Amino acid sequence: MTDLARYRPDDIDAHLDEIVETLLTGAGAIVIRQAFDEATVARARELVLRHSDREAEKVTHFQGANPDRLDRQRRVWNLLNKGEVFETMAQQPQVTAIAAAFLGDEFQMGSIAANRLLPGGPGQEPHIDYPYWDLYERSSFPTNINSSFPMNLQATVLLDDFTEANGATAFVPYSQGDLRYPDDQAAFDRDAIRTTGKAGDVVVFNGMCWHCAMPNESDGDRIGVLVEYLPKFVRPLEDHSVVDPDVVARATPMLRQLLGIDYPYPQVLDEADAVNAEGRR
Ligand SMILES: O=C(O)CCC(=O)C(=O)O
Repeated sequence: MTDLARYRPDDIDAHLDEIVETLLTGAGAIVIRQAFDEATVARARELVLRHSDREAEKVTHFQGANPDRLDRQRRVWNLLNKGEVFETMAQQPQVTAIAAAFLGDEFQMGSIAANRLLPGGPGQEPHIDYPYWDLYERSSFPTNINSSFPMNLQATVLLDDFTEANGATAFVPYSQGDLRYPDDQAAFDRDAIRTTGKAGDVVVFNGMCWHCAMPNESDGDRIGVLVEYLPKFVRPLEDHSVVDPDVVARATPMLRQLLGIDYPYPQVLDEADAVNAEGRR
């Protein structure tokens, strides 16, 4: 069974080419060990718990949860508005170095959200990630869409140890190759490995790979922060215009890039139309 390559943060730079190749044509995922320290993980975890307790009634169906057990699986969206620690998470230097090499150095962030599985949480159906997540509607995608270049990079920050018992993500190595929606549960069950790891680790993977959260059969929570990175030309999944003005005001150049703040398109390019648009403001 394929095990994922695991790197210490300090080793990432020296292995960037190898990691990009692994993501594009190899197993499709790597693990960065201990990318975040205990205090950072604890702060993020406390905030996710607080927001998912308060917002329990707003829990949304997400990718295959069983409606009867929905309250055991909680999503907290738009984490940039939930605490400064998530600004740090979005910009983790080794993850952003990988994203730049994989997606192009003007990559942006599509979403930053948490997935909390409470004890009894049902897990998800196998899926692939935005912008491929509705690839079962094949006719809505460009002809000959394929895996030769990436339009997604996912980083899952483990806020708990991920174990087989508590629902560590199931992941099918090499499944990005023939880019398609995972409609074959038997093949998934046969080929999936579990992305186990310690709190503070980050699993970095190509979102074209088949994967899903698994049932939490333990008696504790299992929380991951899911950061989605996209090339500059793919629209984000979450609407960053609702990000708090204070967060924007203190944003580093990298955070501004992630939020697409200085990205110039779309823009009015015809001079006359630009004058008219100005007049309308
Ligand atoms: O939480 C997990 O283990 C995976 C979550 C995921 O793949 C998703 O929500 O898209």
